[in-house]
Order: sequence, then structure tokens, then C-alpha cells
Amino acid sequence: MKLELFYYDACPFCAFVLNEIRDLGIKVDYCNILEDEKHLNRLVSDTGRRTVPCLYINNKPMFESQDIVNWLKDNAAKIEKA
Ligand SMILES: N[C@@H](CCC(=O)N[C@@H](CS)C(=O)NCC(=O)O)C(=O)O
Repeated sequence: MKLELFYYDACPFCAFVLNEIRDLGIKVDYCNILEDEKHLNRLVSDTGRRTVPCLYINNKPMFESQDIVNWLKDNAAKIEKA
């Protein structure tokens, strides 16, 4: 399962998701949309939005930090460890 988190550092909703990822000890690829324009461009072209956090699950975008955290908790056993 390929997981990519689109985020930036100053976003509190992103911090909520990042903390959960750390607590679960799972492997996620990080896509900082302010540090690398290609990540921002991909997010906008795929979704028409620049809202973060957005978790790509096998290339399918999921918005809403609470939904992302719930999904990560529910699926943690199936996700590769960091
Ligand atoms: N309800 C959303 C809120 C996300 C949100 O407001 N993110 C802000 C950054 S802290 C953002 O990306 N705003 C820019 C935009 O939506 O275009 C969540 O919990 O994920």
C-alpha cells in the first residue's frame, strides 16, 4: 500500500495527522507542498484544491484530518512499518 501525505509545517491539521503517523510508526512518503512545487502542482491537478492535509492512498486522495487519522488507525495493521 502506497501512502503519501501532502502537508506543510505550519498547518495544525497536518500536525494532527503527522503525530498519529509517528505514534503508529507507519511508513508514509512526505510531500511538502511549500518546499517542492511539484507536490503542490500534483495536488492541484489531481483534486482542484490546495487544501492540506491530503493523504494519497494508492494514488487516491483523501482530505479531512479526522477522516485520515481514523483511516490510518483502522488500517495500521496492513501498513508497512517505518
Ligand atoms: N477540515 C480540514 C481543514 C484543513 C485546512 O483548513 N487546511 C488549511 C491549512 S491549515 C488549508 O490547506 N487551507 C488552504 C485551502 O484550503 O485552500 C481538515 O481537518 O483537514
